[in-house]
Parts: sequence; C-alpha cells; structure tokens
Amino acid sequence: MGPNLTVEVLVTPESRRLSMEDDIRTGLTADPRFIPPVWFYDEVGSRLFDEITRLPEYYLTRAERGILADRSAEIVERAGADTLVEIGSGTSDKTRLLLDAMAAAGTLHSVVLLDISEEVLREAAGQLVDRYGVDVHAVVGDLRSDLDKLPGGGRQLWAFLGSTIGNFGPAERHQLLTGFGNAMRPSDHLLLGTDLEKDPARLLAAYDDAEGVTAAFNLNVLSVLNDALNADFDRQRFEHRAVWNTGERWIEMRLRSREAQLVDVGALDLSVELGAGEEVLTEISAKFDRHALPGELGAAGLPAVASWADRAGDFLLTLAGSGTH
Ligand code: SAH
Ligand code: AVI
Repeated sequence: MGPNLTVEVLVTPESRRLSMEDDIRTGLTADPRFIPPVWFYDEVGSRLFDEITRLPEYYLTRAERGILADRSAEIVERAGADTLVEIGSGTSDKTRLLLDAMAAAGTLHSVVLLDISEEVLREAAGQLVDRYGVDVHAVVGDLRSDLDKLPGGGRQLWAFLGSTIGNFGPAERHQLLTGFGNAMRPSDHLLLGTDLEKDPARLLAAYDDAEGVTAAFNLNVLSVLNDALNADFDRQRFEHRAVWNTGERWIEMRLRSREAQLVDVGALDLSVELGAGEEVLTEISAKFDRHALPGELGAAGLPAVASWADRAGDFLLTLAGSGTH
C-alpha cells in the first residue's frame, strides 16, 4: 500500500463563521478595537503572507531557514522523533529541511499538519506525500482549541515555526504553550521559532515594506470580513500602519480609518462608528529576549533543551522537552 493523505476538517464553514462572529463582535465593540490575526488567512491572505516571506525587508523567514539549513540534522537527532507535527504549517516550506534530515537519518515515519487555511494546507500536504512517500495527516483546525484533537502515535517533534507564537499576547501565549505540553507526551519535543529583539527601524521596515505587500495583507482582512460576515468595509478608506510598542516589545499592525465613517457588519447586525484617524489593532508580533525564553517555556512545562540563532542574531530556534508531567 502507498502512503496515505488524510485531510480532517475540524473547522467547518459553519463553525468558522460562528467563531469569526464571536471574535469580531468582541473585537469591534472593544475599546480600543481589534481584529484577531487568525482571520487574515483566507486563501488570498495566505498567498500574501507567502509573498511577504520573500520580501527583502522580511528577514524572519530567511533567518529561520538559514538555521534549519545548518542545524536540522542536529535538531532531529536530539529530538529522536519519527513523526513531525507542524502547527500553523502554512506552505510547510522550511519544514522540508527538518523532513529531509529525518529522511536522511532513516527515521521519518509520518507527518501531521494543523492549519486554519484549508486550501494552502491541502496543497502543502499533497506535496509532502509526493516528496517523502510517508503518511500525512492534515487537520484543518484552530490551534487555539484543537491541539488535543491531533493524532498521537510515534515519537513526535512538534514544530511551531515562523514566530507565529509572537502573534499571541503573554497570557494567551502561556495558555498556548501549556496546551502544547498537555497534548504532547513525555518523549516528545517542541521546536519553537521566535523572532528576536532588534533595531526598531529594521522591525518597522519588515512590517511596512516598500512594495506594499504587508499593507495588502493587513487590508485583506477587511475583504475577509466583507465576504464572510456581509460587512461593508471600504478598503480605500483605511490605511496600513506598523508601530513599535516600546513598552511591550512588540510590533503592532493597525488599520487607520482615514475619515469618520459608519461600517455595517450585516451578519452581526452591528454598526460601527469609526472616528477620523481611529486605529483598529489587527496583529501584535512580539520580539523575544533569548535569555527570557527558557523561563517562559519552563513555566509552561516545556524545559528548553538547546537553542540555535542565526549568525546575525536575528532569529532563534529553541528545542524544548515535554518531560515535566
Ligand atoms: N509556519 C509557516 C507559516 C506562518 S504564517 C512559516 O513559518 O512560514 C501563520 C500560519 O498560521 C498561517 O498558515 C495561518 O493560516 C496559521 N494560523 C494562524 N492562526 C491560526 C489558528 N488560530 N489556528 C490554526 N492556524 C492558524
Ligand atoms: C505569521 N506571523 C509570525 C507573521 C509575523 O511576522 O508576525 C505575520 C505577519 N504580519 C505581518 N507580516 C507578517
């Protein structure tokens, strides 16, 4: 029998709509208003993110890929895993470096992928089956609620790459990491990618690129809400903003209303009155202190085992165990 591709859909169109309605009602009636970043990733948003990863200003993906190119054999050996579980997998592009290393070591048995973005997930999963000839179990789900529904089995290396962990605030981050620890078994490991603190000018350029791809990615969330919730956001009346929050050590992406306006969200029966210059927070992207990270992981029951930075010190990969419970 050949390798199997299984696609399990935990987020149905109906449950996605309910969860979006909940998030958007809460976010657009809050002060200040916000839209959770999970809703960026419809098919267009996922393609735009992929374009971002190739921008000259967006060093994160290149830096992480460089570490993986140099260190995957060592990471895989230390983790001793036969199953790769990738959370928020997207195109799973960099992940191939880990899978190549597992295949070279003769230990690659199967792959599990979890992402909210169904089209991109299906495409990535299909490509991995073809390339590696192993079983791939793709789960369309929400990493905030579905970690415990992932298939067990094998010695697992969980990969949470790209600094996606930074898109969650401190409390949610702790909850998420604790959720990883609870869903993993004692012999499993977590490989966590984190963007490190650096000159704010470089950060601002990475989140406000010259070509305007990040602006298009940010504004696309308005089209997502128009389509899914029958809202009437006019993208022309908003502008992209990237701001470094010095106190919190994170980048904020915001959408600024160019003028006073009334926006209708049909599915929520909600009218939102936005002031001229009012900003809606759409994403935080935290930047990490490599010395504080082991403490944060340890507090979530995930003791750090080893870490690797790129030569420029821009990005960090940390391998953590799950052995404290
Ligand atoms: N891991 C890839 C992609 C990072 S982009 C990389 O390192 O380049 C963030 C990914 O997480 C997207 O593919 C997006 O669809 C997914 N994602 C964001 N929020 C999610 C959520 N709540 N549940 C599941 N997937 C989510
Ligand atoms: C997915 N995530 C880690 C990206 C980031 O850098 O925070 C999303 C992104 N936002 C703007 N550009 C890229």
